[in-house]
Amino acid sequence: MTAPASSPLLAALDKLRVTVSSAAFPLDLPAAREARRTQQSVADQLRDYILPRLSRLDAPLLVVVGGSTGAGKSTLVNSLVGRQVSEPGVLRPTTRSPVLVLNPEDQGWFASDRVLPGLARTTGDGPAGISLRLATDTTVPLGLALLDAPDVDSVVTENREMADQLLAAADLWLFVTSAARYADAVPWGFLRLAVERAVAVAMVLDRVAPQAIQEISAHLREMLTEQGLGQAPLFVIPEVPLEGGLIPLNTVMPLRIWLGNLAADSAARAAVVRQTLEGAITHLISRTPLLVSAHNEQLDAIARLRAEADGIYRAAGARVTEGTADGSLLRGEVLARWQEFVGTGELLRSLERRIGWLRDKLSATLRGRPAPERELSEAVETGLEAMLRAAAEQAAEQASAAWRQSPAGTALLDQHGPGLESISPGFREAAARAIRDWQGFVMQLVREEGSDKRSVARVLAYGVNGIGVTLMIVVFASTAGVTGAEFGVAGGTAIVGQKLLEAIFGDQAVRTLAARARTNLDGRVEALLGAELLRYLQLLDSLGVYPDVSDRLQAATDAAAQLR
Ligand SMILES: Nc1nc2c(ncn2[C@@H]2O[C@H](COP(=O)(O)OP(=O)(O)O)[C@@H](O)[C@H]2O)c(=O)[nH]1
Ligand SMILES: [Mg+2]
Repeated sequence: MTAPASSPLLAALDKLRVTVSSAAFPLDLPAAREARRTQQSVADQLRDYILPRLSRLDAPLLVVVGGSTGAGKSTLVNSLVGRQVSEPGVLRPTTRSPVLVLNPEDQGWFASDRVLPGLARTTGDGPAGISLRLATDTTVPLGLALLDAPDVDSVVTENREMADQLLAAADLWLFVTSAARYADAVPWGFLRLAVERAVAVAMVLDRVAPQAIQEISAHLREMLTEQGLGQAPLFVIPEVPLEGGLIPLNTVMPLRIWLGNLAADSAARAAVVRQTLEGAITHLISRTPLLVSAHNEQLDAIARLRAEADGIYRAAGARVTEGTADGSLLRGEVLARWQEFVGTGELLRSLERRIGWLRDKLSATLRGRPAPERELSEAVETGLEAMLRAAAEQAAEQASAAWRQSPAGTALLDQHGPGLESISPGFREAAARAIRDWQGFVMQLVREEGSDKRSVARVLAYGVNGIGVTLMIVVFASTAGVTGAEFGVAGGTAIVGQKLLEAIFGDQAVRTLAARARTNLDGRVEALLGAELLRYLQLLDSLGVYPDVSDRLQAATDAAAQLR
């Protein structure tokens, strides 16, 4: 019954192992806790039992002796061997190394880390820390090893966990219970697990007063049948005085013979291995849907959080785009500086009547003035920056508030620490830089357009900076209803600039210039807010939940199920 070390099933299960370990359930969602536990136990089950067993089907049968404290496990193991290989408990719940008792010729199978790779091996009394202590004895039949596991109900957590791990690595559970304890809840919890995984189980009812054997063993058999373990062999060992700490040989003889026969009969051994291995693989495969759905739950939550933050920052960007086009910026300081720049309110009032005259008036106004466009330009910068900052502040507040609506989002924000509910520390500087760069871009546009033969003289007359800043004003009012009687202040203000630019460059060129200036501004706004949004997205990315894992889990499971 040698399995090729690279059987397709082995490869498929190894792939499943890798895939399972690549799943992540970092958000505390309803299914996460169970999924993390399942992920761990699937990984353990593969590493500690399925993969090593499948890679060497001919390895000796690992019989793990489990049960509750004081059931008599250590004494039983010693008695089967005929000497003290495992120290019986004097009711001290200290952490002890489990003892593996085996035939010296089988030692090679267990000395390597093929089985229970996480456990160090010792042969003496062992160093501090938990390790697997190997004890060899020729009375142990070849092809079968007995492992005296810690108590499944130990008060020491490490012992309980170790018992769990060892039972999960067993080909056969030799489950020991005593007359005093056979109805306890904890061992039955374990036995149900054995049924669920279809592990091969043999029961030992230990330490029964001879006169109670009939009654207790009948009752236990009933319980076993009820729990789906009616097929499990049951060995009843009466409580007799120990001889040198050991149960007399004839009392343990039936069990010893049964183990000996099992070891000697390679078909029977193979059947035990097959039952437990198939059970373990089936159980494993039955648990991946939980992982897949829990992983999808993580992905959904992440997508939701992403969409929330994304939507909020998109809306913020749209608000800025609108606010920089609908005349909102043409208020307060910007408006005052602009009016100062173009002359007086009188200029605006005369606009309707005297467009032709306007051009001359403007040119007269602008010539020889001490660069009032600088103050206007600064006002534009300040106004734009304030608008951007307000939008970014609001987006950060809204995004963090939206995330705080869910426990997962709250945990993420808490894990990140303070900061996300406000603009990033470098935002103001980045915004100021973006605005200055935009202004530079607009000046460059004007300069390029002004190099045209037709307009060069006029551009020189008004000055590139003055024209550039005028173009900005026009951009800020580009959707602000500037027709007919609908002149708002903003529209009215901007139309002066519009007329001026048209006089210099012509209508079509002004439309193109304004459109290019606007597109450039929108791009910069998007980049600025995008960088703010990125803080949220990076937090989600750092969770390490990858969209393809659900599908890969399903595919790996299907592949293993097919080869089973
Ligand atoms: N008289 C008698 N005492 C036993 C028997 N089995 C175990 N004991 C005692 O019960 C205590 C616990 O046994 P131990 O083998 O350490 O139980 P474990 O916790 O399941 O390993 C020890 O003091 C043993 O000497 C038995 O069959 N007969
Ligand atoms: Mg013990």
